[in-house]
Amino acid sequence: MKIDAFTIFPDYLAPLKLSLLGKAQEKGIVDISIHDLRSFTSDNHNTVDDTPYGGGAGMVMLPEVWGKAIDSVLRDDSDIIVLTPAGVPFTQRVAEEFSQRSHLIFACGRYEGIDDRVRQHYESDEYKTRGIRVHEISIGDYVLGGGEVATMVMVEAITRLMPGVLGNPSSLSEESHNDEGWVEYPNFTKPAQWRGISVPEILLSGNHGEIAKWRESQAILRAKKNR
Ligand code: 6GU
Repeated sequence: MKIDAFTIFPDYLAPLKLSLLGKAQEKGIVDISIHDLRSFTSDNHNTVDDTPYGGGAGMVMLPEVWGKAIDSVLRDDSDIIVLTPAGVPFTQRVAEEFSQRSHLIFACGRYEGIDDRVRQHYESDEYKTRGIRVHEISIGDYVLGGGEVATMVMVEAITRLMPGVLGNPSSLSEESHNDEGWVEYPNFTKPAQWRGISVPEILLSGNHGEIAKWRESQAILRAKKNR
């Protein structure tokens, strides 16, 4: 999978090179490129934004800068992901779908967002027939300063689903959110007693059938309490 991320703060996305993702890049499973949006400006001040038509607070990112940036990497079959608190909620289902795609372009908006004509342009039939899709995505119901952190959240959730990224892929099959509304049961390890609290007896029994039943009931209790 190829990932291109565009931002006015490239250093902010540097963690994408670390840890699991760094390994996945060494193995050739994903190839992540981080681009400075300002390199697609054409004025002396490297302007990326201007005041909104119709008035109001804040600044809006210029469509031509984003158009040049996206055109520089666009292919047939690209998914353009525009990060915005006004987007479709990002869920495990959405992560699963994106994990099957070949090219993700992350457009990190700052200020009051990106001129909406960028979305409209890449949603036109010309691009649709090339298999290009635009997605406005939000990672939750709160407002961040920009799309950079949201991009990191999405890239981590998406790439860990790809074959070869995780050391132990079987950990994928039992985790929270695999099924709608399912959260994982509580886990315990050594010692069997810690600060006066015992590990539940059933987990020491070796009875796998009963353990599975107990875990399911605990997962349901946890979901009721937390969600
Ligand atoms: Cl994707 N961007 C921003 N700026 N804020 C958000 C968000 C995205 N998702 C939730 N809040």
